[in-house]
Amino acid sequence: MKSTRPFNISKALIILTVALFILLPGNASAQTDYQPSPENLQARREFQDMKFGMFIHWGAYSVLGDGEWVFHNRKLTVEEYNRLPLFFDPEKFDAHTWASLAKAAGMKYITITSRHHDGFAMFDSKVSDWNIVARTPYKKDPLKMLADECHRQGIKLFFYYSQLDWHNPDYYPRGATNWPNGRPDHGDWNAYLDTYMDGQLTELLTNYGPIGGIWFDGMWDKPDADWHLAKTYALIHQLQPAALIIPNHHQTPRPGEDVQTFERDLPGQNTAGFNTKYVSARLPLESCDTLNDNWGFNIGDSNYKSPAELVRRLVRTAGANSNLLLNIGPYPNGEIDPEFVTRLHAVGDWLSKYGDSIYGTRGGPLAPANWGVTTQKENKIYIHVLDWNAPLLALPPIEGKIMSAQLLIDGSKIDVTQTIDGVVLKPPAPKAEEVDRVVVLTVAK
Ligand code: JFZ
Repeated sequence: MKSTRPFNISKALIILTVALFILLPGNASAQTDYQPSPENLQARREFQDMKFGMFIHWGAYSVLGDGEWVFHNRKLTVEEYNRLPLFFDPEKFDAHTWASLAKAAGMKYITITSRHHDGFAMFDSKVSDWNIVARTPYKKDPLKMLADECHRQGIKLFFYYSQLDWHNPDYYPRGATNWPNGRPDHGDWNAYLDTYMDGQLTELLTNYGPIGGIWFDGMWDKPDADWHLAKTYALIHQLQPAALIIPNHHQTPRPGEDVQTFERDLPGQNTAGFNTKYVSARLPLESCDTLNDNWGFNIGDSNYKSPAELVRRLVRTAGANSNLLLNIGPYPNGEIDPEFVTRLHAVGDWLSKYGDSIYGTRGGPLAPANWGVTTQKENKIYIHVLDWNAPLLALPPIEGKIMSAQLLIDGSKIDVTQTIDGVVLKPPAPKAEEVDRVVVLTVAK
């Protein structure tokens, strides 16, 4: 029935909504009415299929070989830190070498620091001259070269972007990690977000071709601030609907966010002490970790994870229905430490044999356990036997009739018994060099 009243409810609602938009330009509660576009939903599925990515922490801080927090840890002043770019000259940087290394490691995407907490843009930014092109003898834009190379090699490129800024005076009021570093005691927070940050994000989403997404970090520095998330998230999705927003805020995902990411933990675990135990059933999941103990290059860190540990980590991550984003911190000259390279090649060799049980899969029907995990794809269930020495492996019931059980590595048949009580497998005895015995179950659907 058509209302004849001059002022009906729906009109009032429209006016209220418009008024809210005007009154609250930087609504903190994220993109509340966010409906992911079809391109975005497709990108989420493709993201989950990729399973394994390369995280790269690289910036002016790399010069000091003391991690990406060196500005803060050594309590340098802005004036002192400003010297760093003067001798940051990555003349050995070669985008082809980096992208090829990711490829050889079986990684399908790269997430690189476009700027870290020092605010130093590793790309050609017109918003501020605090960037690699304007301030270093190198004068070139490595992210542009990397983006072009990734497009050539079919690798998705994501940009890490720090919302926290230790350099820009407009990052004010300061957050939990602040120290007196010579910035004035005032600043324009709105300008920081709306002009500086959104301006740089617009550059990143305009000048580098199709981008996988933006990996945000640093909101935890000012948990109660209004970050204008609705505005920033809408801007990103408007510029590139398929770009995924991946926030490292360690909280329950908010509207407008496309992936839930976990730092140094598998989804749902909180050994690191700063992750949430909430795991989204809706969003793709990602877990990031370091290959040694540092993100940015640290010359004193030789605590590299072994290839077997890395493979196990990848398998356990896939079994938790998640991607693994594995970090390396290149040298300031653009080279990558051979200790990283050999280990990444080893993981790539493993994936070239066992990749079917990882790529394109989702977490399998059985909960991860000490013995191992499961992944699945179409009518295949992959049983990853990571830690089991007895001749028989008894598993909980699996839905659907098991038609066959084979070893992934050579197709040889495995004895399997399926009853209503569960499934009993007889995997071959473990070999010392075999990290993961993968048994493929083909199930009638
Ligand atoms: C953050 C960064 O600070 C770090 O440099 C690196 O880039 C990593 C991937 O992300 O690390 C964090 C973020 C938050 C906390 C700890 C480390 N926290 O809330 O305790």
